[in-house]
Amino acid sequence: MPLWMLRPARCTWVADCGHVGGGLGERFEVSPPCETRERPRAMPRFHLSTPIYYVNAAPHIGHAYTTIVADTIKRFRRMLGEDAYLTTGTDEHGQKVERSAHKAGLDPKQFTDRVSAAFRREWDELGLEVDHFRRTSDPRHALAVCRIFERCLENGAIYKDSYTGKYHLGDEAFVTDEEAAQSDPEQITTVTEENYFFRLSDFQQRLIDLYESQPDFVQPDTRRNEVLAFVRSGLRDLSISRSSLRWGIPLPNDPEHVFYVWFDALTTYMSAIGYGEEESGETDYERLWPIDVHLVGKEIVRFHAVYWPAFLMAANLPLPRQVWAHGWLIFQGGKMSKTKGNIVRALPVKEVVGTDGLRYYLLREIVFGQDGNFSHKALATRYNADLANGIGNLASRTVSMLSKYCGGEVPAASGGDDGGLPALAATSIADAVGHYRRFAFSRALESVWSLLSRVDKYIVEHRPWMLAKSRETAAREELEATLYNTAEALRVATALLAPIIPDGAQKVWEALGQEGRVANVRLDRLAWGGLVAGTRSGPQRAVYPRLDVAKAVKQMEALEEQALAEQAELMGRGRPVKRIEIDTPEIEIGDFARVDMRVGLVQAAEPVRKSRKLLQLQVDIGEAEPRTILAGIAEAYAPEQLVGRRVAVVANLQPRKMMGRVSQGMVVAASLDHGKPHLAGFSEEAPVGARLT
Ligand code: ME8
Repeated sequence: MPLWMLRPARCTWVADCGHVGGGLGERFEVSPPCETRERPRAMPRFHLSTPIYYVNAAPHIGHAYTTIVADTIKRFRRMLGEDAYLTTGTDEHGQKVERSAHKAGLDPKQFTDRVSAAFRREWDELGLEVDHFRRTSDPRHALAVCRIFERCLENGAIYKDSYTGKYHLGDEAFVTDEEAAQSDPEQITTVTEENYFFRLSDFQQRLIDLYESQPDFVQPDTRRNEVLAFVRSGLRDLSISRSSLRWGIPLPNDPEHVFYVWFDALTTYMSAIGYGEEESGETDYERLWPIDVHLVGKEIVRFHAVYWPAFLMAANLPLPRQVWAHGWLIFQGGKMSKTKGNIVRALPVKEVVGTDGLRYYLLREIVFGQDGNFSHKALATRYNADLANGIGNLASRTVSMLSKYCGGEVPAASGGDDGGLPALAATSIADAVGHYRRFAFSRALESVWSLLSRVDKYIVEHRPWMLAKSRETAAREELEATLYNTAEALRVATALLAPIIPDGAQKVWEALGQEGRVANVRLDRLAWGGLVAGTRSGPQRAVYPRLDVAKAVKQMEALEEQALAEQAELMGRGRPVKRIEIDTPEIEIGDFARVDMRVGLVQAAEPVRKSRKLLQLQVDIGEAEPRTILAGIAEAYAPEQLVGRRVAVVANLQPRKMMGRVSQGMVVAASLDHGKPHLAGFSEEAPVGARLT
């Protein structure tokens, strides 16, 4: 029998251990190992990062998503007894940020100070436990970037050359012709520059070897396959400097150039923990590098899983252990983006449902790794179902029954039907811990909920309120067993939920009379039976007050508007930013004059066979004959709604063949993110054929 099995159930030395009662020496029985955290003694360490976010816009819920997940992982690893650290920061150099600063009428330093502080505040307000926050504008960061560059240079991985290529302004990256053809033409520009190049092509085989020898280096598998295919298709050398830009870190050997943002940004993961500063004293670098996980959104997996390891290989530095790329939060039909304006902020949501409500929804509703919709209504509904009516309600019922039937003390379970709860709890613990390890958060929650639902049933089956009325000993014993088993199952579930809903878990923990922090429980030692008979339960309070869904949604939306105005202030505009940013290049009046737009009157409209989208219109624009115009508006308008309506028609557009018919112009419609079209019209009776100027 292992030694721990002969220890007293009561923990004798951990100051904030939850084990109370059962005096020393009284309970030398077979008991699980102490579940609470041990004194820090050569603990294994775990280090993870989020991306460092661009400061060209204020934080939104997409940024919060990654950071909340990272915080959850960190809390979970701590509950495995590991010394876990979270690194994040802000990405402040480059053209995009320079342009945003300019728009705000600030110099880049002032602008980035402001927005970076907002990110920091956001993580504090959301209760996220960040250990290292590094800004790329921090001079200590520049030391690290220069150090890695110099190592790459010494090892022959860098050369200078002239380069002409297609450059994507939004992504701040050179792109292939194929990628340029698939991008928004406004974002693509041709750039010729003398640049420093990184010999990425030399690293193709070493990268493939890495992915093959460490199959979980890139996760999930879909992303791994993508990365592998990209690398197998051949790698081109990478330009890593810009001479046309000032807002960046100058190259140590050629200060006319500044570093390309990604070479600069990726190095933050090391500069944040002191790489480059070792000479000025002890840093965390030795202890925390290599990092265990880079958590990123799927759109930046290539930078992390291809470029970054190649830079490190060239610099002869240890590689990260894993890059984990998650999916996107989708809102109003698209990935949230600053340019599209379909953005939700985290703080207004937190105001209404608390940080736990937000965290729970994001981790329960969205399968981690996949894209998932964000909806205020779904969030409020989920909160009510699982938190208010679920664990919150079970906690208050349990405490109230303990108080009513057992004088506020946990009774002993001396037999009686346990409803299979101990076995189910053991399964839930093993499953949930396994799922957490694999970042399958929604499945971890399902495992806990299978235990909680069983407890609900168990209470109904045993009807403690009826047992309490009986004076028979057997009934009393059954009542006590029922309450013990219920409270113990709740204790186990609460500990398992602590990484995701830390605030509520702590409250339930206290309601069950447990001392110390639930965050100090060791999940790898969590086992049935840790609840000690005689423990006094805590006060009964509503952990998650129930919401009126409609009202909560309205509240969140109103707060969102307010947050938008505040953030506009933050971005230096002093007035609410529109949700849409117009970033198309300016044109001259002559360019506009080339488009001949006329007032048209719809005379007839009919569906186009086999087309869901098209309607065929006959539109009078004042010529001898009406024009036949095909418009992609069938999903928004019925033909009969259109007859007699005045529309704006582009009259000098080349005729275009669609579905075997020829369209002799275009009607003008507005749509948001390719959503429902709204025909442009006239509130007055504009004369047919009049030109729009
Ligand atoms: O890419 N859904 O910064 P960024 C889920 N500075 N996650 C989202 C999201 C959404 N709709 N929107 C943003 C950059 N994210 C670079 C990174 S790292 C060395 C440099 C999260 O401000 C997600 O983690 O555009 C995504 O990868 C990151 O924010 C992008 O943040």
